Amino acid sequence: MSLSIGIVGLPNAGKSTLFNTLTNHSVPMENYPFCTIDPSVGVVSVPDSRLEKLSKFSNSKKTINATVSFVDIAGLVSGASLGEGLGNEFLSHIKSTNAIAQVIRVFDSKDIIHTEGSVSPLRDLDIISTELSLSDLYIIEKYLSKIEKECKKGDKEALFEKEVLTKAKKNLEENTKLTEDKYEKNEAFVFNKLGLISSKPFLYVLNISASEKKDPQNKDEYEKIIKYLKDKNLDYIELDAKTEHEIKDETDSAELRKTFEMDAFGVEVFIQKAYKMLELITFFTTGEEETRAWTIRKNTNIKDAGSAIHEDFKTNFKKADVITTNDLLKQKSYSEARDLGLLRTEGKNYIVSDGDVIVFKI
Ligand SMILES: Nc1nc2c(ncn2[C@@H]2O[C@H](COP(=O)(O)OP(=O)(O)O)[C@@H](O)[C@H]2O)c(=O)[nH]1
Ligand SMILES: [Mg+2]
Repeated sequence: MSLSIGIVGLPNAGKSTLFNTLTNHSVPMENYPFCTIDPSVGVVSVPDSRLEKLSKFSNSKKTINATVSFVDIAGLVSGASLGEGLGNEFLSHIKSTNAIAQVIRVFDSKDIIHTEGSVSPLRDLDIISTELSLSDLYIIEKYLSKIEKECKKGDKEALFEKEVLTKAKKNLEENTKLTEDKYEKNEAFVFNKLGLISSKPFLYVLNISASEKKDPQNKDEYEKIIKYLKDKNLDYIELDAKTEHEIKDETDSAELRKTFEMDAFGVEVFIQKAYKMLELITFFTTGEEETRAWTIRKNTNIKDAGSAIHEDFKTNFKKADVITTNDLLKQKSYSEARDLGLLRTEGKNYIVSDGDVIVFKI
């Protein structure tokens, strides 16, 4: 799989600024034809020092990083579900993403208008959640009427979907997110099928000026949102999108970061956080031709992991040789590792670990 993250938030929250910062080191567009038509999709490589080392180790001709795509959307405003602004049709652009980053404005600036008239992060978080829920409710209702006929006929699958979606509808009406831990896997599958945004993992991005961090202009508002996020155990990061954007190309960005007392940030930190949140891990394939990183979910068996590479690997999987990156890099060559008996032969039920180097035998 290739991770994709949709960026949402009110106008002037800093979405595009963040998007431009994250996609600064975009991989060449020609590799991703779907991007050339859509300037709001950016594909970036996932930085991984292990990959570089493995590539050197194998003297590979090519090094291929895992990728993450970001989708920047505009137009979500309060009342979008009722047709305000551009309406919420454009949300379909983020239907198929794996996760959502919600940008929330904490920075104060008289020059940049706030569509709601004042800076209030928690209110904004709520506005966006409500709009997304309403959009999902609309999708659910439309789908429920579509499957009504099948339900009447007693179609098992349709009846199951109806049951799940009716429960989801109730939760959304009560303003409860459709997060995975509350639902069974086969229930969450229905949400995925419909592309319900409220069922996706959320990362909240507080856009706060570095200069304000110690003493925010809207201290009460700032404390209110932090308390809310912590109490609910939600994933969030704080960053200064504008300054990050301004210093991204400066050679002395590390110095500037110190001057502004900014935490380390970059696409690395953002992606690491997303990987952790989504429980994603990386395995590698390496050889003279290429060394490549692959993204899979934690607890995936090796047979399914293989299908990330090629569908055939799933059907024709026999066994695989596995070694950890660390163990391999301690040797002089792959064949030396083999001679020393450091390679493990694993069958189809082996659960892949982060950093495994795998040779599939089919
Ligand atoms: N002062 C300040 N301005 C910001 C910050 N982040 C974004 N902006 C500015 O706010 C305006 C809107 O930003 P943009 O990224 O286009 O917001 P979007 O509508 O959410 O995509 C731009 O002029 C940005 O330069 C910030 O952290 N501090
Ligand atoms: Mg924008």
